[in-house]
Amino acid sequence: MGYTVAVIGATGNVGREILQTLAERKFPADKVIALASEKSIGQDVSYGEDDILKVQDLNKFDFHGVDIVLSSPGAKVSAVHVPRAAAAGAMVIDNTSQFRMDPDVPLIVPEVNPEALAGYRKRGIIANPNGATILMAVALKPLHDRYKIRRVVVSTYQSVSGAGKEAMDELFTQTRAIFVNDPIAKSVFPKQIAFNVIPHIDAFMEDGSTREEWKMTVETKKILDPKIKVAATCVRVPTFIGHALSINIETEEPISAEEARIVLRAAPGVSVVDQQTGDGYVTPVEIAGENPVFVSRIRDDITVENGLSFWCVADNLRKGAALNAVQIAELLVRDYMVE
Ligand code: 2RA
Repeated sequence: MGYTVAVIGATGNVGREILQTLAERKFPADKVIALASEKSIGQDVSYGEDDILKVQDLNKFDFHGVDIVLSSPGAKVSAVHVPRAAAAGAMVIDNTSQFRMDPDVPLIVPEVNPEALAGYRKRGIIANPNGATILMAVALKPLHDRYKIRRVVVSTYQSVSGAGKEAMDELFTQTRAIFVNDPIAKSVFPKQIAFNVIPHIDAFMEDGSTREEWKMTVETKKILDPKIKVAATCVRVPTFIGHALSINIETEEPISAEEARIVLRAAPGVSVVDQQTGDGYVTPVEIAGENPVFVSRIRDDITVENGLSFWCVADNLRKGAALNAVQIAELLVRDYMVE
């Protein structure tokens, strides 16, 4: 017997990737329902290579009879419809920031804290972490298990797809405008994104950091270890797909690049590509559509007692969003939904 699965936000970047990932990984679904807000009703979305789904109206949809909901609209839409779906008996995996820090909602990266999934019973909701946080947590987990990480300093290089389809269009349109000498139009980003970098993702907070930076700090603590200190600087860069992170860690146990490379090579979800040549490291354009978190440029940081620096890149729409959500659904089915 297969499951009835609904995807909220099915026309967005992440919603489309969720449908693709469900089909690609042969998720045991008998029926898949695509849901979105009014403006997308009746649109076609692909489910795998062969199937097309008609988008239905989220506002009017009755979730009774749906087993699993994968939700990826904005946080405000999730605030309304995720509890509604959970109350109707569905298990909901939400990709927005709405429920991530709720103590009764597990925040899951399957390679890192699968045991926390049991907590879903309290509200019927599971949160998918912020994309950049997921990528970092996958790489930090094996190092934390082996060396106990005290402090992380991370700078991100986040592609425009993390901000949605309109953001991708804005990068494209601005780039073309520069070449043909048209005026630069801005609507998604606060500054020109083409041929520029913007150290501002999500809203500013009172202490001067941004919400994206705050998310990386508090979510890492919830997923991995509340004792880990994280200082994050999040930057939007003019790439279309793939978030990259420059990470520096300080550990309690002595650490070396040579040994860390071996530890990371053995870690689930991590692929180490690390040679000191032009081909020996990974960049965002090379990994679109790939599942692993790629780690390169692993090197000792000799400015502190136990320090390591490395570079990490992954497809933000896949492992940073859709794939992680589908992996959570796979765990649910495997460990919690067996009749
Ligand atoms: C971003 N990490 O890239 C977030 C995903 N929504 O903006």
